[in-house]
Amino acid sequence: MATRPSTTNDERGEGDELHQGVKRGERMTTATGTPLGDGQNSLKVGERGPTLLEDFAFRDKMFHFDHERIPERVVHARGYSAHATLECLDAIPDLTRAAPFQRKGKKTEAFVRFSTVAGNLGSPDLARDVRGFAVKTYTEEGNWDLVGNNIPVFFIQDAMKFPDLVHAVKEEQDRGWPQAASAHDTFWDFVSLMPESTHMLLWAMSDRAIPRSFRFMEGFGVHTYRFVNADGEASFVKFHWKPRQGMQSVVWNEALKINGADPDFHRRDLHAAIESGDLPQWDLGVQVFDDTFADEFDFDVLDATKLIPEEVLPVRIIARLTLDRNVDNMFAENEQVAFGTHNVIPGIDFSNDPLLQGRNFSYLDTQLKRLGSTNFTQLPVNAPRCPVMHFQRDGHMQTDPQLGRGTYEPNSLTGDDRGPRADVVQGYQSVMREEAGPTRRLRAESFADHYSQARQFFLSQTEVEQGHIVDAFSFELAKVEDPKIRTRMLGNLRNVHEDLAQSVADKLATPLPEASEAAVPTRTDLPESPALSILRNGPESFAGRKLGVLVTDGSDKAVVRAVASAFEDAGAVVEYVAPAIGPIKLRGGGTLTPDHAIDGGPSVLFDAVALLPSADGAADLATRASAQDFVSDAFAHHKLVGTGADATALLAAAGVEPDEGFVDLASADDATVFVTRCASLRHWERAVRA
Ligand code: HDE
Repeated sequence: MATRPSTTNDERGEGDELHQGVKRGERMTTATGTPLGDGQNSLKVGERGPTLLEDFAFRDKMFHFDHERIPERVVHARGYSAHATLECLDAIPDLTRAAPFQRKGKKTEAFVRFSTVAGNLGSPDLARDVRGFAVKTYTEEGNWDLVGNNIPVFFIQDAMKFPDLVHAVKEEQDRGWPQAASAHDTFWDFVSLMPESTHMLLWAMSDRAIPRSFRFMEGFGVHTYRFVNADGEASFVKFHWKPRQGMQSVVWNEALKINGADPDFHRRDLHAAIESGDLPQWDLGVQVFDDTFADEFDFDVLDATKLIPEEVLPVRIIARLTLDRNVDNMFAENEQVAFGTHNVIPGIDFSNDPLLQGRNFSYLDTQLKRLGSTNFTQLPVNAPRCPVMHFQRDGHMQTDPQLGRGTYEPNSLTGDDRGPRADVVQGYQSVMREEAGPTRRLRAESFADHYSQARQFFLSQTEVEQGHIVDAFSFELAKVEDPKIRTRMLGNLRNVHEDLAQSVADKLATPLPEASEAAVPTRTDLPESPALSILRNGPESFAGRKLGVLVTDGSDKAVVRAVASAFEDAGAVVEYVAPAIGPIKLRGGGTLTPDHAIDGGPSVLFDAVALLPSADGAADLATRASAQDFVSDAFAHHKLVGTGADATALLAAAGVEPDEGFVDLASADDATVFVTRCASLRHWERAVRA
């Protein structure tokens, strides 16, 4: 019988050396502990070589280095993680016996990994892509993984199609590009031939696919799962993560520039927020329903290309997730964490969603390839915090000194005649359900409507968001080289909404083709669902956002300080951008050390900007392309701009005519007006007018 010790946060002391890394003041050794006399030079004959094969210290080091890399994830390779706590806000033992939800106030340790899907490990953060939102909860009844995304539906209905989807979106095999981008022929060829992907495409072309931060996006379990209570009564459930920071995305032109300015924008943002104590939080909500609801609902609840609108079935908040500790080691935690939909605990069960059923195989299988051993569950980030007892034995890299003689069940060698046994009362019980029918390979008729919810999503967006969807389809399809793929896609879009199809066709300067043949007609009677829009559900303040303040020698100290304290009081971060990285002298006394030099601190890194140069500083900046871009990009990305009394030369050089999105910062008193205006995050009226 094997029992594993738990590793809790409390056991990790301050300055704890987690592994055999070199401790301060201690001598270096080989991997087997032999102290090194010289870590700088290999063992040579004479002064100039050759190097001797006998040099075990060189071989020890190089051998390990040669094998440092493991295969990256086949999808979701690029990710970033944090440790977390899940706190129960509303106990629901009537619905589920799942351990985290039995008592209000109960806290359970968790680990979260966010990711993009298509790009490789080193790809930029702001790709247009779905974001993974995977949560591992270490309960006393085992690890529960909710491996979700930031979009509530998926491209395909059957796991059988997943390798095709991924092959289509990844870089093309004959050339090796594009990296982290769906804007190419193979992706659009595949999805245009698979109309079931249309609803997801609408989401992927919306601002959901370019979040401002991991902190500002929703998460979804996507599939219908089952809750099971202690009496064995089951209901259906869909999981939602709602960011307490509110939702926010960037605009596409901004995303392209962020990728150049800071490819690590999302991971840096998350790390900085946690480090500063501004801990990101999500409410965990559930939509719970029974067979009758499932039977009467407009679509099949087993179809992962459909959602249940919140206006039809409200989301009940049951818990809160707080990200409270950054990872210590990206490899040991972010890379080695192994999520799997098959990791369920008593009280959580599967539905027959054919996508989910396929995932339950894939996630376990892929870990063997990636982590190299069936014993990956023993790695600290994957190890359950509860006792583990089983008779699985040996395997590569077994670290458990499994004791005793009985390696089988039942056995009586533990001294207890009953020995260890499966627990038929308290242990995991799969929901008993009647299943019958001939074995067949087919897609259910109830999965046939591919366009109605896509249309509902489009109509639920604000005008600005609809414009972004049109722009995104046009951008992506313009990158497609084969015109027949573009035409086929436009034919599909006609089944979603004529205006959408026509607007995209206009932007592509392509004639609108006939609508493609739909399996069933698109429903036009589905009501709008405001919950599907980001802009209709924005935050109420600038808290958690970042202001960039452009300063130069001679900037007015009173105004700079007033702006900084107004924003900091509102829970925002303030960073300074100056002509150079060295300290600047303020008018009114004192110096200020900038966070960025203008050439490396473009306005795309900030949610709003304040232009507070001196008159001389503005004249100097006006000659620099990076400063002109700072202003013109802020304007083009619809940002709120605060302008000091001396910013005029800079505005003129950037070719920007101030509008109502500009707030006067002539004196220190104006700072509070500016921070209040910034609560709206962007001046969208500028977008509508454009
Ligand atoms: Fe995944 N997916 N997936 N996926 N997925 C993986 O598992 C797979 C799907 C999701 O941060 C892989 O450990 C199949 C839907 C996330 O480590 C792999 C199908 C959703 C992550 C895999 C899907 C997801 C993965 C690759 C179709 C949202 C990253 C590495 C049936 C509900 C987890 C790995 C992390 C990762 C298979 C579809 C979310 C290959 C077969 C739908 C967040 O097992």
